[in-house]
Amino acid sequence: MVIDACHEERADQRPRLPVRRAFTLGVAGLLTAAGVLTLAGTASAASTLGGAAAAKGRYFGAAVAANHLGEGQYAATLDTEFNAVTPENEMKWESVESSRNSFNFGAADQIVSHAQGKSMKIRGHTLVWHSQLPGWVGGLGATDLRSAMNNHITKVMQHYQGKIYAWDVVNEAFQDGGSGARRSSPFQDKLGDGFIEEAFRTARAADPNAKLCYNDYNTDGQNAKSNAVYAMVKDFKARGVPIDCVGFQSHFNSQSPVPGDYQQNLQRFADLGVDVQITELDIEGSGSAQADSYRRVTQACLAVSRCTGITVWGIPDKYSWRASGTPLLFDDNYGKKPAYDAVLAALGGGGDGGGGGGGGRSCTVSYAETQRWGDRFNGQVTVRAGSSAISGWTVTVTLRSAQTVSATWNGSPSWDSSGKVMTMKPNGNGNLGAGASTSFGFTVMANGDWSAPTIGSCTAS
Ligand code: G2I
Repeated sequence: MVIDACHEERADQRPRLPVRRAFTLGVAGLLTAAGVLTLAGTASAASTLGGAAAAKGRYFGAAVAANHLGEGQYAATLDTEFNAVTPENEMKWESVESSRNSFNFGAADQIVSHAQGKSMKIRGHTLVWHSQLPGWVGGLGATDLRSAMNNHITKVMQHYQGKIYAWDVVNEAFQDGGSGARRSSPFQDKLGDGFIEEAFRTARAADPNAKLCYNDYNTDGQNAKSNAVYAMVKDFKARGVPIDCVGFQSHFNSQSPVPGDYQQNLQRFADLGVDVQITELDIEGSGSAQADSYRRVTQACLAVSRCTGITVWGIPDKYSWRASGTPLLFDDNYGKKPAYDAVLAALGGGGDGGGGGGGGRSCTVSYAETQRWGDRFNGQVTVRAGSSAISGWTVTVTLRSAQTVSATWNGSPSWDSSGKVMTMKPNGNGNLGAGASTSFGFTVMANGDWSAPTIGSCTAS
């Protein structure tokens, strides 16, 4: 038994209470009679993001700029890897209606026809937003503004009727910070809180077949802002205001890492009866740390049955709005980054041999609570190789917000900046023959929350 050097408590100092408790995990999977949950890791041979996502009933999209479509490698990467697009700027108000009631759909149409030619899903972004709004809109009085807003929604949606899978009807209408208040904008300031409801009702009438989403950032974990959006969606559902989906932009960096309760937050919205989508994913960083964060996001979406797809906010790093943070899946030369391999593996796709999950290697994990006493419990994760031998494995363990880990054994842990996500790799127990297994363990200080941590799927190398 190997004890993680940075933890003081020894696993073998604990009382031996051979209990196996039933539990509920916040991940997709089946609880067997023995109380052990098994999660498949890599399973399908899909070798692209879109293909692997499709095998899981999801789409995998990218934000696309019309002016890059003529670049061979850009278009080739888009067409090979992705099965959905979001126009990055071309459908915004200033792009399509820079002067009142005069519409120019040229650049947006270019993206739409490219995507249609490849049978890709299209997310429409965005109809009502305080930013990239032409000056004339802000100059209108309330009555004119209301009719301009409804005219804009109606004309844009009708132009694309039948072509758009989901529209971000209203974008970023809530303030950052602890208040949960609405953000000041011409719409909010002149039309009041009711503008969002009105926009959604107008959108439903304009294209009854498009899914209608509310989209925002810094709503990725549970906080005052996401609570305010949650309350709005709940109210809309209760009163029959048409809303079908909520978009979680998911722009992450070291100041704003993937929250420890990301999956739980997606799930609570899904439980209101809406789809959830990860709409603008990018994560600054590089190497395995970036890959681990991307893996977590992907696993979280897969674990929520109403999470219908993931869109990354660009293709190569060089075209990102945060290019210096290298936040995307492809480098400046369209090389696949470790983050790409991690996402593909998490989606169950066969990689290209680089970074994990490739070459037919796969593993599954099962979890059991093995002991409980006083203020803590022991969890045990068993890692089993699939039909090929493996030489390494990676499993994430996401704690509930109250919980901490006081000891680990038979694994080599690293932690994300939230302190709630432990990425476990082998500690001398990475080589497993086909079908062979090993286990690692950890002690969780419950702090009142005895629910099982979330065990991510297993990535083999
Ligand atoms: O800011 C990141 C995203 C946050 N959520 C809503 C998204 O719509 C937003 O996307 C970004 C685009 O990625 C940028 O490309 O929105 C920015 C504007 O708020 C876009 O930047 C703008 C530049 O500010 C303009 O100078 C430029 O003309 O892109 C325009 C078109 O290239």
